[in-house]
Amino acid sequence: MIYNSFDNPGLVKVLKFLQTHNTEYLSGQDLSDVLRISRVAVWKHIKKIQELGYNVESKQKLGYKLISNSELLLPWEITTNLKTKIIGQQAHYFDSIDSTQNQALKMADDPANNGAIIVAAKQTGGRGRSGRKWESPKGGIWISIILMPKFDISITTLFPIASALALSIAIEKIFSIKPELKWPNDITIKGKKVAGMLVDVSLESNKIENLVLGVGINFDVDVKQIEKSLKGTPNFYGVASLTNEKQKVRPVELVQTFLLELEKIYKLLNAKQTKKIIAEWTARSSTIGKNVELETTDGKIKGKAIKIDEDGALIVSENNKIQKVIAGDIIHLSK
Ligand code: BT5
Repeated sequence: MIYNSFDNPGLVKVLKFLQTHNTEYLSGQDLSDVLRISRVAVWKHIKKIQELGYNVESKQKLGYKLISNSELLLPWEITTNLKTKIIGQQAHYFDSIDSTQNQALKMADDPANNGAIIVAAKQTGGRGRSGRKWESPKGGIWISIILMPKFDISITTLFPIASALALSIAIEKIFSIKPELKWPNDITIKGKKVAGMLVDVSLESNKIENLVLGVGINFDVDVKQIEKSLKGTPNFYGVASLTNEKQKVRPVELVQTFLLELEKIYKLLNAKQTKKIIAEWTARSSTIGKNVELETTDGKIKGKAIKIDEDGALIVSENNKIQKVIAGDIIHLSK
């Protein structure tokens, strides 16, 4: 099943009417008259709306009443009242897909898709960095975002770090908890991974043509199940789920807040204002100040994490020798 933010206008019309009149029963005839669609069409749309997880009560002689909304990240749920200018204003939803990242990459060459997002309820071939596996069962938020940035290639390595900051701020706002940021792109709760970022960049003569940001969030997942299938994989250090925090939050609230925070940070990056981003990331980081072990393509580094540079690289002091690491996996040793 695939849904786009711009198709199914009839279904969305019926749904919006039910949502804005959810204190009363609406007869099929009334809906048909007000929305100017046939009674048969009204009935078909309501059936589909129910299949999509909306609880619509249907009472003889009275009509229909919306009792509760769907928890699926359907495109019209994301775009309704979304406060961004570009990011997420076009949304594509897949019930199941190999990887939202692969789908976004297929669409990224078309300038009309700037800001478009691809969402899936589950991924069968979700991927992390360097072709690693990303477990993506139902209950998580799996999103890829197509962007055509104005910033320089040098910012590319800072971008996923800045995106993790945006998501962390959104989680703080929605859940009133303070997750931590682990260099480079991870968000953690009590030292376990709750979200990760992935960036694929397409370059044309040293300029960024487009960029696809993949965001994986363990929103409401079975932690034990995921941990079981991940034991021994690279950079595995435990899995956390957001709704373990015992708060009832709709996933769409988190997605909308994240997209807005991401757009703010994206604007700062486009304007070359990286200082604020670096300061805010550092304030939330669990990496800076710790003794760390780093696995890089040039081998192992052991030392103290001092700070991140303007391009997001980690500065490590190893026996008083300063090392700059652009990419790698990190193990926190101690303070
Ligand atoms: C990442 O890679 O953290 C990037 C994750 C990006 C996933 C999103 S989902 C939407 C979009 N579509 C995709 O196909 N991907 C993106 P990395 O830092 O390399 O971490 C990978 C490692 O994290 C694996 O080797 C596992 O140990 C661990 N891992 C895999 N799935 C996990 C999960 N659901 N929760 C926590 N850890 C996980």
